[in-house]
Amino acid sequence: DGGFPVVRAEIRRIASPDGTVVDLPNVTFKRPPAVDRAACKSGMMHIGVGGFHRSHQQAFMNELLDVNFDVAKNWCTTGVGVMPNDSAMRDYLRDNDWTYPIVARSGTDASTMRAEVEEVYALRDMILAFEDPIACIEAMANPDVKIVSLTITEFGYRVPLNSSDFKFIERALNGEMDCETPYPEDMEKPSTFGIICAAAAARFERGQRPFTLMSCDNLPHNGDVCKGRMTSAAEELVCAGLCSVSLDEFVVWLQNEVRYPSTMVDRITPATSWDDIATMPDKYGFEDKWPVMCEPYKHWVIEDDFVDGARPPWETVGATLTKDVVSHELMKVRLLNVTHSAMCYVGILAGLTHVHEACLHSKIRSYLELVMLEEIAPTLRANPEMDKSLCDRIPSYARSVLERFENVAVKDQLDRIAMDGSEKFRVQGSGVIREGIALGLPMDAFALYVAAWAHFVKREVEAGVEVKDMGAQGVTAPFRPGGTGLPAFLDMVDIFGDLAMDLTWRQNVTRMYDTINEHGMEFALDVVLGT
Ligand code: CS2
Repeated sequence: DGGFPVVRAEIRRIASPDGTVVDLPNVTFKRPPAVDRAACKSGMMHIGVGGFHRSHQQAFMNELLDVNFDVAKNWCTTGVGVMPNDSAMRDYLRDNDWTYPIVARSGTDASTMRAEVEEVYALRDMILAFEDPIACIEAMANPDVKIVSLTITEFGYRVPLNSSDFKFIERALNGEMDCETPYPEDMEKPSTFGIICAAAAARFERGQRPFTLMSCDNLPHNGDVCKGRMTSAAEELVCAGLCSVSLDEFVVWLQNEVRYPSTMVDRITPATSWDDIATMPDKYGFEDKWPVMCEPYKHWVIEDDFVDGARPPWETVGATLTKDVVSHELMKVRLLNVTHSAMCYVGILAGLTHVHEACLHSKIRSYLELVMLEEIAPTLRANPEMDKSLCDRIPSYARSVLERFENVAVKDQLDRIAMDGSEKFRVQGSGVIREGIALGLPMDAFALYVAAWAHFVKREVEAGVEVKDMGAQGVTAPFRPGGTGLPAFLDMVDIFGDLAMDLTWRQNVTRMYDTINEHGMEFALDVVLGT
């Protein structure tokens, strides 16, 4: 078990010169119970151990360990890294005995700043899929693992399978995972869905029960998206002609036996900054190399659809288990994530850095209310998938989201939210515009969002700054030499779909774009607000 400690470690508290450890007045520590960590098993594997997974799903599991150790000990997590920089996270966690602190912050000024520090011990270990793909696939094929969960960003669901993935899946289906024939040396790094599909194939071939595949990313119908990816992976294999066994039964098994619950996940988790780490001893009385910084609020709604009903009793620690997640997903993704995206480009162009600054800026604040209440809310109310009883809660939900955005202590960054703008727009924002237009709404606030986004990309390209977007090549091309600017931007059918052909929509965005260009963001906000 590679040095797995029997008794969990204490946060490295800093003692005062006389040797006593005193909590700072505005900091509370959630002290862990003394438990036998050696009894913990991995019932789950999670791909994408970043800040959000550590602040959210791990926090729920940690609470479950505290209140019901005998049950929770079978549901600890083995993390999986698929990206090259995941090795830094693995090293940090390993050096920390697989524990880490969550620092949940709130308050509006120095006198009201509060922090709750919680040390998390629900992670057991972490495997890097690119270092040892077979070990990773075998760990996932272990029948003790009942759930494989994902936080791989919206874009992660579109990464195509590569030749290594096909090879692993084929060998797993043929029962040859551990055969003597070496794998070719120049193999590509396996992808997320390649690893999962190979592990599922190994379980299928060995006659074992499947795992549940649970997405925790912010895309509506995330369970269906996973199911689509898994079944199409198997179909891709057939088309590639790479598999010597019949895939029909495997595909039916993936469709009918594997479960793909949808989830709605929520906790604002900014990237940890160097400043956070450097000021930790002074502000919070302890030190750590990679704490998770987030807001106190957390929420999780999970579709109760697991293979053989096997899952941790998350409902005992505040999660909602339900048959209908879609309403919750739509409401959260639209009123929080889409509003966030609209805010970030407008805020950055207004010269701001943090979410709370944008939220407390009077014109941007009114703009956000317009986005949420006049343009998003009607699409939710009219959406046939929405549970009508939730619709009554839209105004209070919108208010609570804005209050969370105002949290000065959480110091969320606008440029964090600006990342991967193209995929976020495609899977989160574009549906609102389409539905809004169909309802006859002007959608001016959304036109400003897209105009500000285009300006932002243009500005970064001109300044020679990298645009952090998995689709950067596409979105920056219109603003590079030879590009035609906004028209080419709005032409991108893979992002805008049929909106690329909607003349009124295009004129609307162009008008906002020109207004920003000629008169600046403050004036453009006045235009949209009619002030
Ligand atoms: C943000 C999210 O990056 C983004 O798009 O909107 O990370 C957001 O902070 C979380 O979804 C909150 O739950």
